Amino acid sequence: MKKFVTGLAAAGAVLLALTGCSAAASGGSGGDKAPEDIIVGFAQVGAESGWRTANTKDVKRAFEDAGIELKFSDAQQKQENQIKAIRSYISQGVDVIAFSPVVESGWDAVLQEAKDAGIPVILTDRAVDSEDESLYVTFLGSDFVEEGKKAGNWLVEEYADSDDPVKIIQLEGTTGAAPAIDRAEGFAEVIKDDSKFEIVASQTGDFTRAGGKQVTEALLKSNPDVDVIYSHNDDMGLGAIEAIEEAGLTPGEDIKIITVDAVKDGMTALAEGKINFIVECNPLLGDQLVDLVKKVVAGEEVEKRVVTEETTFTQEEAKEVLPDRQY
Ligand code: GYE
Repeated sequence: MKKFVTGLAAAGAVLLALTGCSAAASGGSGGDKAPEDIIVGFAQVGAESGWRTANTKDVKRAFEDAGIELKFSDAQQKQENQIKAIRSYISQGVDVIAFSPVVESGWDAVLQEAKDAGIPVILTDRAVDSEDESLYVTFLGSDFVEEGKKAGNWLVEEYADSDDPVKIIQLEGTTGAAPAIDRAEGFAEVIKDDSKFEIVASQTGDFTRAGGKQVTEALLKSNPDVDVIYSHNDDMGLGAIEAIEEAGLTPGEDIKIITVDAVKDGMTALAEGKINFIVECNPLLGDQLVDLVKKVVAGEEVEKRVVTEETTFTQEEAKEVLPDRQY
């Protein structure tokens, strides 16, 4: 079988050469490689949330299923660790580098190094703010602004019949991270038209449960009359629930909670009435990433932006889908 595949691949290479469409010209590095000859370096953000754990598991599973070697590193939410990992993948001469940038800024130098080495880079999950789009081949991930808008839209609906002020605490994700910036932006855009909505405090909980709990504890003291917590992910929302309960209040009733992700623990809290609404962010990017890697290595054109499809969940919907939830 392997011989046959290699033969086919060789024929493909001849065809590519004949048509003048070389892998190098379109950013690929191999052109005619069989899956087992492809090596991908993946620089993950860390293990900060349920979302991230599900994402890591799915990426590893997908590459294993595809028979493609995956070198994996965990940056523990530190940009410098990710840069080190990417440099190491460059010096090892991997075929493709994929990474989920902790923050948006500060990638141009290392991306240029990858480009100079002829190694295509695929952004997964989070974006960079580099103006030179030739520094990466494609960006696979969610539309975080849209997610923020969905959260805002629910809130607007929920309070449609009331003129009373609605005081909101926002639990931000990692400062400078695309999902933190964009989820704040989308939400603000929707609620700005009605002056009864006011974000009374907004602080980062770094996308972790402990961070969400700590920030909520402090902010509840300075804003005891808060109505709503908008959390940029489930984990921080789950931390907020603990803080609210410890303060003798009922999450979901005394304080309404909106989160983003829809991982199992978040969905469980939603079904139990402790969270009021969750905007889904899909972590299962593995198969799409494998597909993109194969295309890039084969020198095929890929879309510059691949957006994942997502939905939202109410408490009733959470009860329905929870038994089959995979992550
Ligand atoms: O929402 C959060 C995680 O980048 C989309 O990172 C991802 C976010 C996700 O820590 O839980």
